This record gives sequence, C-alpha cells and structure tokens, in this order.
Amino acid sequence: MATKKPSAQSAKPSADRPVDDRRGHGDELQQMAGGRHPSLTTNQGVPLSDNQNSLRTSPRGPTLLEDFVLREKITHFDHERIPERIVHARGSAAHGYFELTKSLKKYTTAKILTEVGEKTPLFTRISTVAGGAGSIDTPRDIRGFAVKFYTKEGNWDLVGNNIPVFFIQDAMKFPDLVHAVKMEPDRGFPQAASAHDTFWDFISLTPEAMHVIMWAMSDRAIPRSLRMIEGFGIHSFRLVNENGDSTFVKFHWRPKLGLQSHVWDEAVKVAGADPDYHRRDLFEAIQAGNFPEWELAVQLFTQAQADGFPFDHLDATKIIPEELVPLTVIGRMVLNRWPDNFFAETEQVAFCPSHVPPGIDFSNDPLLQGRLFSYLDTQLSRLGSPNFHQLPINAPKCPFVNQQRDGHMQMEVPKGRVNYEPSSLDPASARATNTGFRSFAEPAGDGSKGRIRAESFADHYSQARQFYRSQTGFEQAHIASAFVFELSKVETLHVREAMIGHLRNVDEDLAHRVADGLALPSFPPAQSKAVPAKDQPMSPPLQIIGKMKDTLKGRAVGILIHDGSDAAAIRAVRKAAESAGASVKIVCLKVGGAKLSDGKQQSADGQLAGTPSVVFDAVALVLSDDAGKLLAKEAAAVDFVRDAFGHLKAIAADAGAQAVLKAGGIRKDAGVVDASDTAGFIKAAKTRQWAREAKLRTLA
Ligand code: HDD
Repeated sequence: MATKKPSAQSAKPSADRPVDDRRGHGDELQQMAGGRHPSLTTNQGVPLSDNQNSLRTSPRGPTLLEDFVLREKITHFDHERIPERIVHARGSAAHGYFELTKSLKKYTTAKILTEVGEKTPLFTRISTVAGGAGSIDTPRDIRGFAVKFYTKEGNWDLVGNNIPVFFIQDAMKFPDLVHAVKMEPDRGFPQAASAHDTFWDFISLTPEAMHVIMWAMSDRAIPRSLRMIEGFGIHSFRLVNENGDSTFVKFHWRPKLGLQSHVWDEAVKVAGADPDYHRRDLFEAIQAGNFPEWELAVQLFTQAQADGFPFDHLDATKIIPEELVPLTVIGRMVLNRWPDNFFAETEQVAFCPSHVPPGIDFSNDPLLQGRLFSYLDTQLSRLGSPNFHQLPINAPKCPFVNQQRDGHMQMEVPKGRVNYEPSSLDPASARATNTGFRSFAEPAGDGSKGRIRAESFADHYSQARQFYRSQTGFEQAHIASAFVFELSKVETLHVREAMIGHLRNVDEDLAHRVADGLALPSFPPAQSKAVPAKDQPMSPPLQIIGKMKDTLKGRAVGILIHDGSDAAAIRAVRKAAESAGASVKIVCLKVGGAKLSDGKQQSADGQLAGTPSVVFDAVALVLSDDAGKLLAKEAAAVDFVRDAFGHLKAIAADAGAQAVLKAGGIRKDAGVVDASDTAGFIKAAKTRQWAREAKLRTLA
C-alpha cells in the first residue's frame, strides 16, 4: 500500500469539537483556539506592529520595562512546561472510535456496552513507563495502554498496560516500585532502563513480581510497533445490570495486525536510529490512512466461578488463562486521527481509572483501589487545578452539571444564584436520579481491620512458571538472555544471586541458563517461598510467536539502490511488497536519489546513513555491479545487510548486490533470496527467520 506524505492537520472545528456554549462565548473561544485572527495580537487581543524587536531607548540602548509585548511573550514562554507524569511520561496518542459489535445487555446497563453499532469517540495514549517525556521509544519496558471513551453517560477511562499482570499486589508498594525503576537518585541514571541495581534489588525482595518479570523479560517489552501490541485492563472489574446483579470482567485489546516484537539488538539500534520510532510509526500509519485497529474482548465470570479458580482474581499479579475463561470479542477500536496539538491533547489528557459510567464498577483488587485515589490526585499537581476536566481533551462530550464551582482556571461561567443542593429557589436545577451511577451492593465487613495481605495472594511462582513453559524455544532463549543482560548491569553480586534463587522457583533450567550466562561463582540456593509453584497447563496464547500474523500489512520494506540500479527490478519488488500491504521506502547513499538503468532519476525516501535497515521489516538491494563494489566499501551499506541478517529479516539481493552481502558476511539461507524471486521474498518477509538465530549469537 502506498503511503501518503504526512500533511498538516486542519484546525477547523469539527463534529468532535463542538463550540462550547456553556461558557457563554463559544465562538470567540473557537477563534482563539484556531488562531484565525487576521493579524498577530497580544493575549489581550491588541494587534502587534512588530513581534521581532524589543522596545529600546535607542538602537543600541537598554530595553524598556514598559515593553509589555516582550514581557508577555517571554513570561508565557517561561511557564510553558508542566510537570511530566511521574510514570508513563513518554507517550503517543490518537483519536478514534469504539464500535460495539456484541451487546452485553444481560450483564450491564452501560450503554457503550449494550448498543450494537454505536460508535463512541475515544482518545488512546500508549506510553512507556520508566523514561522521561523525552526518552527513547524502544527501551525494554511495559507499555501503558490508556483509553478514554467519551460515552453518552460520561467518560470511561480504561487505563491498562500491554502486559496483563502487574508488579505488585497492593498500591501501597507503588511509590517504592517506581522509585526503584527510575534513574537512581544520587547519579541521575540510567534513563528509561530497568537494567540497574536499585530495580533488581527491589524485585529480588518482592516475590510477587516474579510473574510480571517473566513477561517484562520477554519480547513483549520490546514491541515492533504500538500498532502491534495487546492491551489489558488487568484488574477484574464488575459489570452491573439493571437488576443490580454483578458479573466480573477482564478487558483485552487484541491488535488486528497481530503481535510483533523487535529482537533485542534491533531495539537497541532503533533507539539510536530513530528515538521517536514508535511515535513516527503511529503518526505515519494514521496519516497514510492505515488506521490501527484492535478488537475489544472480555472474559466474563461469576463469583462462583472465581471461587473455584486456583488463584485469586483480585490479585493483579495473576491472569485468568484463556483456557479457563475464554475471550468473547465485543467490539473494535479504530485510531483514525492524529491530535492537532501534542501539548493540548496528548500531554494534557488526564486518565483516571475511577472514571466509569453507570453499569461498570470496581472490584476489591487492592491495587485498583489505590489507583482510584492516585490518578485524580496526580492530575491536580500535573495540570494545576481541580478544573482539569474542563480542558477540551478531558471534557465529557455529554452534558455535565453539578454545584462544584470556582477554583484555579475556572473556564465556565455558571449562571444563576443556586450553587448548592437542595434548593427551592431554582426548581429547574439538576438533581441526582435513580438511573445514575450506583455502586454494586456487595456485602462487606467479613473480617477485622488490619494491614493484611490475603493468604490467597501467596502463590508467586505458579503462573510465572506457566508463562515461561508456555513459550516457544526461541522465546524462552530470549527471556533467558534478557535476564542475563539485565543482571549483567547489576553491580551487586548478592542481588544477581537472589534473582537466580527466585528463578529456581520458577524453572530450574531457566535458572541454570541465566546463572551460566552470568558465570556466577556458584549456583545460588532457591529462595524460600510461601507456596511452591504448582504445574499449570500450557497456555499458547501467552506466546508472541503464536500470535504473529503471516502478513506484510502494516510493515515496512526498504529498497537500497544506487546509480545504475535496474529500474524494472525495483518496480517489481515495490509492487510485490505494496500488494502484500507493506509500505516501501527507497534508500540511497545520497538523499537526492539515483539515476536508474532507464536513465530516469529516482528520488530517495531516506539517506543510507540515516535510514539503517533496523527501521524496516525486510530489505531488498537492487544494485549494478559497479554500485555493489562501491557500497561493499561503505560501512553503512554493509551494516544495512549485516543488521537485517542479524535481526532475522528477509533480504532480497540481485547479482550486483552480492558484493555487499559478501562484505557483510551474509550466509545464504531461506530468508536470503534473489531479487527476481519476488514471491519468495514476500513469503520470507512476512515472518522472522527464527532458525537463523542460533547460528548468529550465543543465547543464554
Ligand atoms: Fe498507573 C499513569 C497504567 C498502577 C499511579 N498508569 C498511568 C498510565 C497508565 C497506567 C497507562 C498513563 C496514563 C496516561 O497515558 O496518561 N498503572 C497502570 C496500570 C496499573 C497501574 C495498568 C496496574 C494495573 N498506577 C498504578 C498504581 C498507582 C498508579 C498502583 C498508584 C498507587 N499511574 C499512576 C499515576 C499516573 C499513572 C501516578 C502518572 C500520570 C497519571 O497517573 O496521570 O497517578
């Protein structure tokens, strides 16, 4: 599929951004937001005659304090930053919609889940956790997956991650977890990395983290694209129907493009080649009309079923295996519009798990309960005012009214004298109704007050083992190697040893592989455990390889060319790749392009040194003999093929390109094909050449 060039966004008001007349001067506000005034003005609307020179006593004299234009411009600039999110500071977002395809009327009154065909506007922000707002897109990290549905009954924020379990069981431990993973406080590094002592020290002393840590060391934590990750609401929530009956629910997002991840060396190199790789990938896909899409699926279960599970579903370190409670697909999410303004939308969007419409309710998961407090609280310091809900990106798209008033940056102009309830003075003032939000009437108070962890939360290893043993051999090797990499960055020997002690409780073979990879002086003893791991049935949906789709849709192919390249061969590779759904970019030594065999000039989409093969899923080299000899001496060209090969990608090369393959030490295999064999190339490009890996590097 050909990609359209990204274009500037229209600033015109749209159906999504109706004029807000509650403020009493809607049109003027739109005018401000759209910047449609014919000439530059100050913030007070005073037209400017000069926005480039400050007011001086004489051409070379001092600047005057009187200069309100200068003062306003600089003062505003000085205050342009707000505190970044304490976690999930780095994120990318897009507008879109949710369409319900299967009604859950039996289980809930929430209209967004009962009205089939209804399209609900939404805003989705996907983030890394540990790094700052300016950090790289591709560290090993969990990805946040936060969706704000603007439902007709108020906003619903489903604030999840791309991994279905969490590090801790109680919100009380969250500040410690985050302090431990963020850069160390005395030295200010490492940025956006878990591979350091404080993180692993904390993890080694937190057995409940062993399940999530298996996921975090898997390739799920180094995704190829934000369009190719799953999302999970993680906690059990409740659905409540019109009779007040409750059913537990877990939410799952499943990407239409399937799952795909980087290999570790690739993720590291992408970080250098394009620190904004995931943001750019999402932007380019949306601008080209290749809208990313996810299915929303649910796992529904009753209290009676939950009582029979071999784990506690209120424990956020546990999944409910799909084999136990199958997934039901109920709708789809499409992201189809990039925000107009990064700060106003992506930065100012404020998600709170406590934002739910009637018919959706919380469970007693102690992690969720703490979150219900934390998010509202953090918005107050991040956005500076209890009126943050009035910002356009946060405001519900349904009417909202109550007697809350005033506060910093109040942007509404409430009318009338009644700002309290009850009141007889204004009979028309809004009242609470029977159909409003009701908490599920759960019987409570079955024990005595205390800082207690339920015994049913004590099994920390069974699901960690189930996850590891459910992986393919390739994936297990990647997990073991990730542990070796991370723990190699840990300077404290006893922390490394403690982690091996935990891995012994998960899987002895894994523990040996990691201990060997670290060359530990001796094999550490197993950690003591409250509950020994119990073998669980294998669960293939836990794999990534099993969920990779045999497709080029949404993927990218790079074609390296030079002067004299065969024009027909380039056309053939491009056509085959585009027909299979890939986007194609031409890479050249110089950005001006190359003169092809037919005498025509071919422009380039990227210069070779700045467009390495890590930004593609497969590469083709179409080169004349002379060009092949020339590029065989060009490090960037040799790295282009060496990395593509090392990252298990398909390579198509014509006769001229063989010199570059030779210089890169490329050995022929099923994924290295002749450029004329376009069908063979496309077949190989749809997957990774897993069998190649063992010949390339020593995995733990
Ligand atoms: Fe959190 C942000 C996801 C536990 C406290 N969290 C934040 C975001 C995501 C998550 C996706 C970014 C939202 C955005 O894009 O603006 N957090 C999770 C998940 C958790 C979780 C899936 C466990 C299942 N979080 C969690 C706990 C606490 C917090 C236990 C505190 C007790 N999280 C926050 C926060 C943040 C946040 C400090 C930072 C910025 C923000 O809220 O708006 O309040």
